[in-house]
Amino acid sequence: MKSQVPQIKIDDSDQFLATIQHWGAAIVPDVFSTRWCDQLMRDFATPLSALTLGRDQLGYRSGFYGDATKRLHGLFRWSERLSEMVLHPPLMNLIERSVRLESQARALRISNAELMVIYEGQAAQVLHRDNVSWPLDRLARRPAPLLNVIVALSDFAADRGATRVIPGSHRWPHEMKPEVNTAIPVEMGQGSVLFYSGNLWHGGGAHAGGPPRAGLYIGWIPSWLKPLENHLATNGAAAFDRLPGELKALLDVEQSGFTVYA
Ligand SMILES: O=C(O)CCC(=O)C(=O)O
Ligand SMILES: [Fe+2]
Repeated sequence: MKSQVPQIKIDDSDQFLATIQHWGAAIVPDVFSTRWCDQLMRDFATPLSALTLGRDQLGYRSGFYGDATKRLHGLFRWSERLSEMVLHPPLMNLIERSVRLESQARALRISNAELMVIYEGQAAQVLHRDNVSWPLDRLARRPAPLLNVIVALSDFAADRGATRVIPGSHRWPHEMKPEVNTAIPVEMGQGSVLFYSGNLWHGGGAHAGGPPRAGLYIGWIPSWLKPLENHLATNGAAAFDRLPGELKALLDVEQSGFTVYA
């Protein structure tokens, strides 16, 4: 499948950094097998079917997400397989280099881990920058160093909800706003991975019909930014017993000394 976002090799972190710096986005094709992606979707099938279209787990309707969309949080509660995907060493190498370089942070955190499923009839999402959650660009005149990862758990096609991006727009000044029709769809096969800067203008794509589009979103931040998801609340403390220590540190739910969870 074609896309104008450059594809890079998973073991070439220099090319990755150069691509993210210039384009604001990069694709690593075919990282995970289709079988692996389908298994993960089966892990999420029960909580996903319990969700109402257009509403989150608390019943809150967000026009920003879209009324033919489902968003699932607390993903570690449902899937033990997920930690292997999140901690995939070659991906972690790219993520760590990029976030450390931009933030001078020694430690990384997962801001949010979210399953984003776009169903038939969904209109294109408003274009935005994900780093608006932290007003650093207004306070300190520099964008929040956020690196987003979307794993395609289904195929991403232009007329079926593929994320749309404006390559290079991460370098625009704060005041500059995008033209909707300049955004291009990120077409990629199931198991491929899209990386994009938190400063890049983008949005979910419209879905004209056919099977839903499923993306696993992981937002990576330096440890000095506050995560958007309260991982303890969304997953429940019991979910963390099964997780590797490295992942608990990334979720900031390590238990030490007299830490009390609940
Ligand atoms: O679902 C997508 O492709 C992207 C969604 C998105 O950008 C967001 O909700 O912040
Ligand atoms: Fe976004």
